[in-house]
Amino acid sequence: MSDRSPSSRPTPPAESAPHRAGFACFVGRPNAGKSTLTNALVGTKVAITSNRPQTTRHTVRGIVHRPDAQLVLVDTPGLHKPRTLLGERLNDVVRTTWAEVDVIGFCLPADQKIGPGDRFIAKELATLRRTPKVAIVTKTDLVDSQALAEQLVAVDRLGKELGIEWAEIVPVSATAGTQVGLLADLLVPLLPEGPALYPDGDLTDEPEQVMVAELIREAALEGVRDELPHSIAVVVEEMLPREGRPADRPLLDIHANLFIERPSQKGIVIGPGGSRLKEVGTKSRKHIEALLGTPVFLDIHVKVAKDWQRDPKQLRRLGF
Ligand SMILES: Nc1nc2c(ncn2[C@@H]2O[C@H](COP(=O)(O)OP(=O)(O)OP(=O)(O)O)[C@@H](O)[C@H]2O)c(=O)[nH]1
Ligand SMILES: [Mg+2]
Repeated sequence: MSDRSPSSRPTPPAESAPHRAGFACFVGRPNAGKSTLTNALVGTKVAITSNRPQTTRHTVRGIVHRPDAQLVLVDTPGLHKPRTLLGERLNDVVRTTWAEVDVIGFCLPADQKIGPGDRFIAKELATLRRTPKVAIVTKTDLVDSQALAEQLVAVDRLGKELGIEWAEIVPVSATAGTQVGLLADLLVPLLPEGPALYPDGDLTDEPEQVMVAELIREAALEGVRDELPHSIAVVVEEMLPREGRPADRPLLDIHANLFIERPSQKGIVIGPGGSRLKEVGTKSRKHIEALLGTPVFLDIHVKVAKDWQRDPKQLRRLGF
């Protein structure tokens, strides 16, 4: 299905290639580097990332604009064996997304042996016969060329074993920026022909309120240990321009609730004398101001939503 010309021939003039537009979805186990790759392709932070598994909790669309194509990247939560109702919901989201996209990018970290988690996903991908699948070996900066070569062979073998025909196998490093452009070049020909789906310049279709909540959650994830990352949820309750400000010195008031699951977690999030919460506020405010292009007054309240990951009513309230 590829319309790429062989590399020996000069690239045809742009007007001869049809414009393409469509959706590519990155899947992979938690922590595989899906969100980091999405951000690298879009060229800006549309999805939060962290070194904790299960950072992404809903699908985030990042939009890549090119003269020849519009590539909409759908970043999904990492697919995993669910232990909570939240986990089940996240997996449902991922599977629904698979059915809707034009191409799937299966992310496998270069620095980790293909394991049961990857196989679990690959087996499911094998059942989606029609959708082209690209295997993406991520985090190549973490391994030497020998280890990378072995991983590429292992990915090829995994495909053969499960009857998946990879449209491409691409090694990339999102943090070093290696082969990120090439990946876009390889995904575009797999999209259907058609006009752009989103207005020029839009980088995501995430509502601002959600982006802001995610930036706060990202800052809160930093430095907390053990199970706490999974317990944190953030909801922005209100975003309002401060009244009575001069036009050249606006201020946006943002009120957010940071939920945890148990009263005992409150102290960890707030820190001695409120130091941790203050840090979370300072860090996320910088990102929020960059995102919105306006000075911000950020007010974060820590609240307990008892066992929200397992409670359907609470999940609904928190937007899942
Ligand atoms: N060295 C290196 N680290 C990377 C690269 N890509 C991602 N990481 C790191 O890997 C960790 C996980 O990255 P994410 O992008 O949050 O992973 P994810 O697949 O979106 O994870 P979930 O949302 O939890 O499913 C973060 O600490 C990233 O900084 C890369 O190319 N090189
Ligand atoms: Mg993610």
